Amino acid sequence: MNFPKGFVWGVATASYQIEGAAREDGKGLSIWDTFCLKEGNIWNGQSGDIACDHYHRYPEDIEIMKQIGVNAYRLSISWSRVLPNGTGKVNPKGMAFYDRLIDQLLEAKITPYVTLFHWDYPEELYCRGGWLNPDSSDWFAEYTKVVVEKLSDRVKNWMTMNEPQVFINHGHHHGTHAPGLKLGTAQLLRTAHNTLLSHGKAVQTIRAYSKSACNVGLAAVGVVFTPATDKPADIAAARQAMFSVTNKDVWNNTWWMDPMLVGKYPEDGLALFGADAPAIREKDMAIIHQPLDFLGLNIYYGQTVRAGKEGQPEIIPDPVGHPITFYHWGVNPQTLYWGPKNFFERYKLPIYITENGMANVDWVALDGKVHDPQRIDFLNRYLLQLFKASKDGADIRGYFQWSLMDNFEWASGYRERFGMVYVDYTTQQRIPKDSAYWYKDVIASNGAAFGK
Ligand code: IFM
Repeated sequence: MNFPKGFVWGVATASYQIEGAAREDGKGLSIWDTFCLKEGNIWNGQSGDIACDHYHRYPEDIEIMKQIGVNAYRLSISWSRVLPNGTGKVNPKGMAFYDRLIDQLLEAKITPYVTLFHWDYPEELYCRGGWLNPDSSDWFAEYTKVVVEKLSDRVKNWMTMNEPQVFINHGHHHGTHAPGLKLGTAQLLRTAHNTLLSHGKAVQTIRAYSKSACNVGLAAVGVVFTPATDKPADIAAARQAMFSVTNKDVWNNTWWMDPMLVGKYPEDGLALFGADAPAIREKDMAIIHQPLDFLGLNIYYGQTVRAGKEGQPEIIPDPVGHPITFYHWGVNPQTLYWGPKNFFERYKLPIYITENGMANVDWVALDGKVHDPQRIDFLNRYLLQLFKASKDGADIRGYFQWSLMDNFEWASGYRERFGMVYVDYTTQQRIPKDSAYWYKDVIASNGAAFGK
């Protein structure tokens, strides 16, 4: 059971979740720095101030990746570390950190996959209106240019942003993520529209300034529905659920991906949102609709669907006792079959699974090791499904496990451990969990070690 030759086996992280050094070397504040200060926002009042101290310990973390044998690492850049005010003056020390990080990764023969924005939005720009400001897409393009000019002689794989569904919906609608806003539908859709424009302008900027041939995409949430049976009607219903807009929020696939990949907002969404839909200027859709080289999908769980009345999707709740992770997300391995398959068929772009993994309550056992059999079983089940999707024709180029190491899980603080490497936050000691050794075998055999 082998994945195609050249398959990318990686791990993923994000700047605010691991770097720490939140107020060091000239870094400006991000909205997560300030959001964490407010009582009640984060579990146990925690923050990413120190996190995994990766800013200082990156050589050790790269060494661990080398031992696991990954050939790729997905990281993100902290916008306010590079541009403390979000625009204008560059912080040379901040940029130098990413310079060193990239050099050392390449020295270790690990290919960097860089996400430009993984939620740590500059506080200064938020004070100027953030994603609601019509200039926000130009700010993002300016930041993109600074990073691309500096790193693109070595970085060839770019993602404009991570999970727009989450930072807009949770951050600007539910208020559970930074900046903690609860906007009404019209304003929410305006932030989404500016985010889409930012994506488009960033793609244009990468292509205009990259010093080498590059691959450009984004990492989106793959909102996946799986069919209850193999009956064509159930399969069609699940696909319909995946590609429709049914709620007055932005937790869906097509409100984002259709503008980016097809060049127009989905009709059902426009009808549902009515007068709340954003004003679209003449050139907007052309800016948003940039050719991409790949589609990155972050997939963790999904819902089961059957064909109900007149074939319409009907969600079937997971049965009582269905396995869940510590985050209470259902274990649904089939999402890694139907997700990439349906996205590939609709958008015809090569797919990377840019995140997949699970939170657990791992701890150090009496023998000094960290045993995480559930994570091994989880990944095994999901990867078997991904393999099946690849065999059935979906063009799947790579897989990034979330995450290299335990880290700051946003509003849940350090409660959820997603890593293959255990982090003792008091001593900053790293201990590779059993799953890290298992992943090493999987990578070394290009997938042949599954099912063991
Ligand atoms: O930790 C997050 C990551 O930042 C974005 N995708 C989901 C992960 C787990 O919640």
